[in-house]
Amino acid sequence: MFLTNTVVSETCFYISQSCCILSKRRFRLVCRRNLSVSKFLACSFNQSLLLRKGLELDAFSLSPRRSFCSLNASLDGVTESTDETKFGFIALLGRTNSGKSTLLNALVETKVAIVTPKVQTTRTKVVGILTQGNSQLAFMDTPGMFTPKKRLERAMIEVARKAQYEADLIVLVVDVSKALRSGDDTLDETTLEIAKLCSHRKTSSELFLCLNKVDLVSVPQLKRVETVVVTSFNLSFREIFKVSALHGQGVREMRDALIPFLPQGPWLFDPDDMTSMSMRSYAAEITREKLILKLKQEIPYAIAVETVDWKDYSDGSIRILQHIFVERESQKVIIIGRRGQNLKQLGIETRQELAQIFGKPVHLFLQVKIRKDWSEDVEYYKNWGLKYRV
Ligand SMILES: Nc1nc2c(ncn2[C@@H]2O[C@H](COP(=O)(O)OP(=O)(O)O)[C@@H](O)[C@H]2O)c(=O)[nH]1
Ligand SMILES: [Mg+2]
Repeated sequence: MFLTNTVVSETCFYISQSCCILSKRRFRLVCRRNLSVSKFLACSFNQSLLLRKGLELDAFSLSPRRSFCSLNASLDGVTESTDETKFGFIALLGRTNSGKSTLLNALVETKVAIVTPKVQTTRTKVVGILTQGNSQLAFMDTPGMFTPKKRLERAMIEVARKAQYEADLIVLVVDVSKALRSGDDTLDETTLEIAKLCSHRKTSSELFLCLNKVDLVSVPQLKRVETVVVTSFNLSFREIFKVSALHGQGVREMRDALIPFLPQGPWLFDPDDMTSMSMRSYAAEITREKLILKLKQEIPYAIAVETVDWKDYSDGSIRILQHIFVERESQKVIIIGRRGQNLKQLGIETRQELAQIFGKPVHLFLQVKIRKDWSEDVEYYKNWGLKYRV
């Protein structure tokens, strides 16, 4: 199966909040914060394990403490992976447009995250999963770092800020073609900000540097950037990778080099899973990507896409209804286009890509709606695993 429908987008959020500690042969779940186990399970990888074992989720909606004890007992022997398996969350952090989403897709060899040349394309955390040999790597693509102004922007930054606490390994992604300010050998401010953030991290997660877009600079220029980045960051990197995420150069080497640093433990995802995102959210993201690529200037930041209906037909096809939310009538007019031409074209392109991804015919219906304050709507933040009050 390409995508899992049962594991919702908040998976990592809850896993990180609950902290999974492993003893030799069984899970020991330790509640760091006051989180109910049923909530944790409903959103976590264990759902499929428990259901397979015929256990009811409701059985654990007692007090958190008791629940964890009974859960621990029930989970005895449930884990399918062995003592030799490794698992780790790897956060990809960096300024917006440094190539994190492209890198994620290259690392997991599947399009998991949407990519456009425009900044702020990634709005929430996207987890791409790769299972290789006895190791499972869960890469967390994050919204890029920039100075936030609006609520949504603050929520996006919060995702990236939090990811470093959730991760076992952190990879700082730097665009070597833009890392230095023109004319001198100093780093651009956003990159420096991120470095500061990493240096203040309270976790012991290992730190790696990924110099991306090496295809855009000469060898001497790359050397210069590396020297400046390493000296200005004042951070000790376990390893430095030089990659071109776009062309796949150095990606496999980077992946292989990360594996020895993964903690031992059972896999949190099914080996067939590629992402923790639901198919509904994923389909909405594909539509948003096509929209961003078509629209100019400010409009991409004023749109949101939600899948509002999804039906699997007996003939194997899927019917998907999506709403595209805009803030103003003028934006709606642009998206729809003359005699609906733009919307029609958008529908064709998105449908083709979705059909290819899901390997099934797709009937896609797009409706444009004006919702002036969608970016202030708490439901939107909930749906996408974003924090509302930041
Ligand atoms: N030339 C080149 N372009 C890249 C590379 N990696 C990413 N890009 C481009 O940089 C832009 C931003 O990439 P994206 O992955 O969305 O960056 P993000 O904002 O950090 O997630 C896109 O147009 C990518 O095609 C690379 O290695 N080389
Ligand atoms: Mg991105």
